[in-house]
Amino acid sequence: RAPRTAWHDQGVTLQDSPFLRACRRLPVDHTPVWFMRQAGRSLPEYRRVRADVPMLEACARPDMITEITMQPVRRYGVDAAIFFSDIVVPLKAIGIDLDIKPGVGPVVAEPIRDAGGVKRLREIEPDDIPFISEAVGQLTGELGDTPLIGFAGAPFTLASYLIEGGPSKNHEHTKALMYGEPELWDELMRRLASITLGFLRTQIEAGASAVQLFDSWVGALSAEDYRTSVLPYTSWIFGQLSEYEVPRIHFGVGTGELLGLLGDAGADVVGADWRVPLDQAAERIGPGKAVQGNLDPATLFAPWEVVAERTRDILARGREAEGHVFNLGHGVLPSTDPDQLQRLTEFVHEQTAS
Ligand code: 1CP
Repeated sequence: RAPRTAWHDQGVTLQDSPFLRACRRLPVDHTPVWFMRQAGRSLPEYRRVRADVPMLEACARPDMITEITMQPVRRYGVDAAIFFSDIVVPLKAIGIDLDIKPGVGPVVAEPIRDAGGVKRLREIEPDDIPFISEAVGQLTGELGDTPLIGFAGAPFTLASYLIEGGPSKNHEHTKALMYGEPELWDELMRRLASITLGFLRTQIEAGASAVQLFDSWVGALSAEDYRTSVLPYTSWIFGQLSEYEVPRIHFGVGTGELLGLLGDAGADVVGADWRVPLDQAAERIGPGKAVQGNLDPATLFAPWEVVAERTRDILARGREAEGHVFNLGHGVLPSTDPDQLQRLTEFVHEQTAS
């Protein structure tokens, strides 16, 4: 079970947890904290569980999903769990031939670059991913008052993996299709938006109490390209999700120039990486939104005094925002010392306790 903490003992319900309150821009008794990629290779207990199990197999086994999702909650006492899965899991579930290669990431056997390829992207049905609902169900039981964040990859980031065939630095094939074949791009993005929505709905309906839409690589686009070629599809997703009462978080890397538009897409919380000071990020995102972030994950390799100093600065800037969820500016790096994350979690709680 999740560690019992002061606010659990006070009988505060899940909906009153600091994480959900901060997402809703309500006062909190401490700033909530969780870490992107808090589950994963930085934890010895994760490496043990995963030793002989390929990533995509682990993502299809409810017992394993539950165990791995719980690991950082138990160890750090973070304010939210993030569902253990991957952004390519729904694509695999609808029959796209892909794998997650150790040390590389998602690799797609036949990259999608024409109309025939796009047609292979069918809608996702709950029956395609029974293991997701089952794991979410197990987790909400184990987590008690600690919220579970469901997630999905956003259409642009998924499109990049599908079109490039794997991780990409320049996204050149993706941009070639986006600029050169706008109608095919539209069809591709519509289909991906529907898959993303289906994946998020399944998690929410099974009990996830917030969702994060990762558009990790959208920072590769100019604001104008984002507005015309990405924003319509992400806003559609957030619009469809508004029927649920769960907070919606939106995040991408290198999005300093896009923060206002990421807010316009309709999320309740916008995550920023470390390149923009958090108070400026909040200003760019605009009123009516909470912010999430934004310690550089590489800072955790510096002496503790540096981590403490930068964290204090982020917390001070976060007070300028209407709500602040503390996080890193991107995922935990695999060689991070878990003790640093433990200390950081405690430090954020201590510094902000009212
Ligand atoms: O063998 C392993 O341990 C594989 C490493 C790994 C892990 C632990 C991958 C491969 N995915 C995951 C889990 C994962 N992926 C989670 C849940 C864990 C948690 O957050 O605690 C989440 C939220 C993701 C989401 C994800 N996958 C994103 C968006 C978040 C981000 O970091 O920007 C992206 C871009 C991916 C693709 C992916 N999957 C795996 C890797 C190494 C990558 C990135 C590859 C690249 O650089 O393009």
